[in-house]
Amino acid sequence: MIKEVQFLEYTNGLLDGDKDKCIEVVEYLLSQNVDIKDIYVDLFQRSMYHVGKMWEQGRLSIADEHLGTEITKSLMNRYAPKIASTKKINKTALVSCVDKEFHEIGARMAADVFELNGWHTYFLGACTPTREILKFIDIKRPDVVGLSFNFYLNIHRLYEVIDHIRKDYPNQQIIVGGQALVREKEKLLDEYKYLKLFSTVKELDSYLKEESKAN
Ligand code: B12
Repeated sequence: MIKEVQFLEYTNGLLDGDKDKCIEVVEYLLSQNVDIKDIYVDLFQRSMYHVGKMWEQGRLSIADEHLGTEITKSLMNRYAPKIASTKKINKTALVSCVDKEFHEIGARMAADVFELNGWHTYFLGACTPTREILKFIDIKRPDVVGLSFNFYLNIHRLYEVIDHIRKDYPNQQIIVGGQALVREKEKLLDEYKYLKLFSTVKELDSYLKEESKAN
């Protein structure tokens, strides 16, 4: 559980470009056995949403927002060895942003949560062209493909990649996450009944745990 005071301390550090302060807060939380998924969602995600709000209101510059992004990414890299050391099971996931989707932190978190559940992951990052995702599926044949979609205007790219995957690999399991889903959820679930949609990586984590119990 992350207290409001810790969130504020961390977010002030992020807004000030004070990476050491951010590290201090995360180290403290880890020393208190706070789960890394809570740190991802209730600290990193929440603080970046706050950055987005301030930027939207013209209270932060683009440079400030870039700084917040880079500090968040560097913290994720810092704790990556913890995540990679999880004992692996024989399952693979490919996680990628759809084409022209620059927002990559959420997708990276999803890949990390697969890893924390023992999966081997291929994380392709931002802006992966549809044909490249298809080629990669052909070579690696992952058990699950996870797509990230955050900027609403990329909606046709999301439909495009899902349609191509289903045409070429009819049994491929596909999951989708990202905040632009809010506006498209009903339609997606209606038209693509086999899709699984996730609002946060905590939901993904619960789903993976349920699935592993069931199998
Ligand atoms: C940083 C940032 C950027 C950076 C991204 C850098 C990078 N390397 O990632 C840059 C500067 C490139 C950028 C560009 C733009 N951005 Co921007 N950006 C943000 C900001 C501030 C933070 C994004 C972030 O990292 N959030 C934290 C992560 C952890 O949250 P998340 O992405 O939601 O991920 C969680 C869930 O969604 C889910 N999830 C996400 N993906 C997946 C995938 C799977 C498989 C699963 C299971 C789960 C999952 O799990 C994650 C963890 O719980 C947001 C504000 C916000 N509200 O997020 C705006 C925001 C996303 N951006 C926005 C906009 C409009 C833009 C631009 C159009 C701005 C412009 N005019 O150029 C461009 C679009 C570029 C493009 N084509 O993608 C809007 C999007 C509105 C919308 N929904 O359509 C937002 C919401 C800002 C705002 N309030 O208006 N941006």
